[in-house]
Amino acid sequence: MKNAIVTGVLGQDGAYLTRLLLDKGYRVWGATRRTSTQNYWRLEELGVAGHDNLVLVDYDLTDPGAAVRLLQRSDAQEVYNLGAQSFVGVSFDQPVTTGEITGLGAVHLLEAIRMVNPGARFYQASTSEMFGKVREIPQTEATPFYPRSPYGVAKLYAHWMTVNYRESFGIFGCSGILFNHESPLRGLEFVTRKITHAVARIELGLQDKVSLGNLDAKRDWGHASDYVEGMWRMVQQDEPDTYVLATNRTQSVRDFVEMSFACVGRELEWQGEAENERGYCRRTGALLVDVDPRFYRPAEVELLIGDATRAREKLGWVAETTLESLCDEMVRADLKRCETGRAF
Ligand code: NDP
Ligand code: GDR
Repeated sequence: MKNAIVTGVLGQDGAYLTRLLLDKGYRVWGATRRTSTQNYWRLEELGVAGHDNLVLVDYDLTDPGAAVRLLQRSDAQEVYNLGAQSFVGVSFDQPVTTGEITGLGAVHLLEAIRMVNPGARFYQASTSEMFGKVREIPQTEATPFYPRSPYGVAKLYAHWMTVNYRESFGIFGCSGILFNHESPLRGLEFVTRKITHAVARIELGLQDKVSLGNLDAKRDWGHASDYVEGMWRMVQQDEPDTYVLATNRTQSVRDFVEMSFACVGRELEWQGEAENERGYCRRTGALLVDVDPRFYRPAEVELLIGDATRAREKLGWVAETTLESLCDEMVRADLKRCETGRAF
């Protein structure tokens, strides 16, 4: 039986990847940081909480000794580093913590692999946020980086350290530059889930409107379950490499708002501009969306659109799920949760 470590196992991607690995017959060492209340809702939703081959272990990415012990204890052949302080907005307020977890956290694992089991394969969860300020459209593995947040800078450090350990020590370190991927398991602070959750609550009369930040930001949004398959395929290659995973389609936050309200049969009419923009229900005239400058970022990533040609050619990977069906799945899931009083 193959052993795999998954850091960030309680997060969105950690849950989907754990299900994929368990289905393939792996023993998964799910690394979770100690908190006063553990939250297993994502693993529960996917039906893998309590699985016989899932071993949950206490692990904090900032603790180098813990990385060594985790490698020793698990005898892992594959290490997927998905854990991070992953929220861009918060990274402006907690740049040091973000650097320690999201940047140095990867290096603790690479060092542990180098010391304990240099043959173990390492996957680093890199991000389109490393491209930041648009310098090329669409973005590929060859596009120059220009991160626009402490999160993006920390991820860039971890990305280059992965490449460096590959070149310096021959460690199988691969890096997936993944564009935004969402699902019903997305955290509520991220814009897609914030929107679908609000749409469900508005539809059920539990709230009046949703307040958002920059409606003009454009993202390349795919489905997380497609993307974890791409991670696994990267790790199975003969040689470690860097791959972009993306859908090659970009839409604005405003488009996603419209798409989400359309799922419950509501059409929006927009009035005003920028910070004064508002979205009204065309049928009832009710205010459904407004803009709150609190949700703007000190520096914004305006436009992301990825070209995943290398992943298609070398891994046989393509993003299968359309944005329309992703959005619909998220709205339906939030409607169901809100109706049954389950909130996450
Ligand atoms: P989530 O925020 O859902 O999950 C991140 C996980 O990391 C959480 O389970 C969190 O634990 C854990 N974590 C945070 N700090 C620590 C720490 N100090 N020690 C151990 N674990 C910690 O992120 P996603 O699942 O969406 O993303 C997975 C990875 O992919 C992240 O690294 C993210 O930056 C990256 N990424 C994500 C993309 C996306 O669109 N989703 C795109 C590109 C990259 P807890 O549950 O306790 O909070
Ligand atoms: P992002 O995702 O920053 O791309 O990082 P997020 O959903 O937070 O923001 C996307 C865009 O929407 C704009 N926006 C808002 N964002 C939030 N969160 N809340 C709002 O109210 C709001 N209004 C507008 C943002 O300004 C931004 O332009 C995600 C994370 O998963 C990272 O970990 C990952 O690396 C990248 O995706 C790829």
